[in-house]
Amino acid sequence: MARPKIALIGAGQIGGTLAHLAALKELGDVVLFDIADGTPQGKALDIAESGPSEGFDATLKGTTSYADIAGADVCIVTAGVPRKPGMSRDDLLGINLKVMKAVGEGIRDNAPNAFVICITNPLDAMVWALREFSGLPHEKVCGMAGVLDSARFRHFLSTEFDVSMKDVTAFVLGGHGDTMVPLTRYSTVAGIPLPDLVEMGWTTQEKLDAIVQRTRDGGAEIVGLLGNGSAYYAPATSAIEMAESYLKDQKRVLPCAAYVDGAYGLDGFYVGVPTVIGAGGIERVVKIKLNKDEQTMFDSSVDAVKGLVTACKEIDSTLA
Ligand code: A3D
Repeated sequence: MARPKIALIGAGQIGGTLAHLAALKELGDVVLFDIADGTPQGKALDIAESGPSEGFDATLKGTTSYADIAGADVCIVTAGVPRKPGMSRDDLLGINLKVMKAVGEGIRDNAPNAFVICITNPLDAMVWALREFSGLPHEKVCGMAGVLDSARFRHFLSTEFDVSMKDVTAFVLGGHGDTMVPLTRYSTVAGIPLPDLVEMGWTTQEKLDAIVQRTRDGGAEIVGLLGNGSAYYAPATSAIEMAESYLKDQKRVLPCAAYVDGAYGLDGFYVGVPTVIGAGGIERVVKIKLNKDEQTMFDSSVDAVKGLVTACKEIDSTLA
């Protein structure tokens, strides 16, 4: 059986890291696409040349032609521009919307059966636009944010508790941005919810609140440190986790920006929710009960995303 084909649209910091991880994990053959001629070809060759030492079986091709992504099983989209210090994700809207139009049409014409994972910011609005421009089924187009946001939360919690990250689970809902909703009630250490750990004296409510805020600001913290770009190792790892769940039909329960129709009081809207990712794409949206405070935070996060989607429609009149 032929190896799966993984198309990476955008060969920048995240795109290159995705290509490296996909090859190391032998998820399939990789096509790296970018409009900057030379970059995808150079990165693909460089990674291919690490193959003899790593011993992976995967071909890597760099290209500026959409024809090369033909028949891709997975497309991961990072095309666009990242944030610079002082910029919010929303500042990227106009420029990245144009990029989503080109990419969506490229996927529509060349890889209409792919499972598409968008990473380009502002995430929740860009995944919506990418779905509109590509015309693919909603369950085949999603956005990576929740896996990264919960990974950041888990990392901070494991440091606070001095326990393995493997035993920390975390739950983050809502849009990717300052309004994201880390749910402490559904986040645990080996099954013990965070509020119980506060009662057990493992941490204080104050420290937990600070960790929640640090999670919300996790992207900005890296942008501030790097000075000339945004995070890429952890974002790439998070998207690879989602792609692997699709390609291997693992049915992992992962939070991502998915099309929600009927749950959480939403009718037809992309926002961060827990999902099951398997061979069918986003096979299920997992509905959980929110208390009043959580619902209020979720609603304000949804409102922020709605504002961005409205702005997209104003910029591009072809969007419904
Ligand atoms: P960067 O290293 O600049 O790579 C972007 C690449 O896109 C560049 O190589 C460009 O040449 C290329 N590009 C631009 N326009 C097009 C086009 N029309 N078609 C194909 N390629 C194009 O950025 P990056 O890899 O660091 O980040 C990529 C995106 O991911 C940005 O929008 C970031 O804001 C976003 N991002 C999202 C998260 C989430 O958690 C959602 C995290 C980190 C970064």
